[in-house]
Amino acid sequence: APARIAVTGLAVMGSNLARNLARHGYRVAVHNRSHARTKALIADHGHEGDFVPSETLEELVASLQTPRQIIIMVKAGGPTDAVIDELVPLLEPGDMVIDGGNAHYADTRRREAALKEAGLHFVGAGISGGEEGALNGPSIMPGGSEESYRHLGPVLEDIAAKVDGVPCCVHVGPDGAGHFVKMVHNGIEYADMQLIAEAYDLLHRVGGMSPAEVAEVFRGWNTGDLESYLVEITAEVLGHVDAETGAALVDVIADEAEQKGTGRWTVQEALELGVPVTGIAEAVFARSLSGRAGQRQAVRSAFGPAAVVGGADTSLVEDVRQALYASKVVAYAQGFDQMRAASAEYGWDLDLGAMATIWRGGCIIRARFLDRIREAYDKAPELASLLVDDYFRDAVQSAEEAWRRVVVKAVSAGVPAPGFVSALAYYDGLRSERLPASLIQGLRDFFGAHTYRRTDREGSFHTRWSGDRSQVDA
Ligand code: NBP
Repeated sequence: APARIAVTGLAVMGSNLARNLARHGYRVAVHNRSHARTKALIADHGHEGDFVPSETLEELVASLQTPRQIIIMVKAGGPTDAVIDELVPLLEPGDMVIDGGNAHYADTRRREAALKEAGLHFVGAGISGGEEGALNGPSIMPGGSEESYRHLGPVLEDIAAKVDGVPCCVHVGPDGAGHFVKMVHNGIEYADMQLIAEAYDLLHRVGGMSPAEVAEVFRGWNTGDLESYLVEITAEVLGHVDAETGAALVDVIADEAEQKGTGRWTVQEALELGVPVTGIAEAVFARSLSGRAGQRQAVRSAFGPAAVVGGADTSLVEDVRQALYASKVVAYAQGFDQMRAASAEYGWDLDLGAMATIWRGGCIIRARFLDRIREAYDKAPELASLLVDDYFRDAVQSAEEAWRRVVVKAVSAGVPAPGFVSALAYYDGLRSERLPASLIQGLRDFFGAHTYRRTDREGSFHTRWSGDRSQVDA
């Protein structure tokens, strides 16, 4: 019998996804550029389900029922284009090519348009959850046409993670929408991790707590509003002792954070869209700063290390918890704003509540809190900001005092907390009655005659700064 669906690219992600499909009873055609990987998959896991191995793409295509559904799981960028170019001449109108890699959404838009010309469906599907997720149930964010989702949706929903019986997979929207949402997911993940790291640093350096003690704090936090995968594994990592030295592993790991680029993409796209995603940007820059070893050494030598003034007071742990929660709300509010802006820009008609729903399981940012986000957008799809939803407004309001205390403490102690500080500035920025943007407009008009608008009447105006300083209509 022909295979139901195919996977090409059998490194960790592809082979785990193929196994997930097979375990759900699908007959899966499998292929990899170098056949050794295909053979290894069959040798190690062939007994788990119904696999149809192929040595070539021609064979793979021939082994499938029509319309064909082929998932590409290869290295993003050039390799994905190489596979598409080889595959397209072998396909027939109506066939579906699914890219499950971490593609940039602009590449997905380009590929979707090109394949449409050939009568093919191209589905850029964001897949989150790493190798574990691919095997046991990822969060899946497929873009592409409605028609492709009618065929693919049932299979993808079947293999996706489930929370309360609801699959973490939904048709996100046309063309690059799926990969865009996956990108923002990763950006939020950067912000979330940065905030967690700052919370640890404050408790450790200002509060004088050991990594093991902070691990306990996080374990406790994971039973409340902050309950999430990242908070859970923070307790694991902080509690882990290095077998070689007997020290906390976190004290042995080099403090230079690396990145693969999806956080940077999120910020670049936010700049294009004009959406302030300060939490994600600070997180990306904090990783960059940590990696500048030479510069850190030079500045540390010039100034000496910051003299941390702190000392535990009993309220620090609770204050930091509240600051973390409020800052996290801000980071998510910003990420959801960015999705809304892209949706308007590209005509995607994103259902923001559904995005929160499919992130509840299978992915790195899965958290209890996402239920609250879904409820907020279900109640008010056009919500101006997550911050104004009743639940989040109350949460942020009740955290505000603690949040300010933590920021003051961090700043005066000399412990960098760019995530907490910028989140608070964002909140204060949005709620200010007047912003000094008026002065910026005045300056722009002064040096560049860029004109300004007035608060008291319509129109554009210019002041003759170098002349008699009278105001003229512009
Ligand atoms: P890799 O990103 O390491 O890619 C290795 C695969 O790409 C192998 O199957 C390799 O074939 C194939 N490949 C390459 Br490289 N160049 C090729 C070409 N020109 N033509 C055909 N095949 C080519 O694999 P991965 O870590 O499993 O990730 C797969 C995708 O999933 C990536 O886009 C990744 O960003 C994404 N992703 C990964 C994770 C994760 O946690 N790892 C999570 C979410 C998404 P070969 O065996 O012949 O060299």
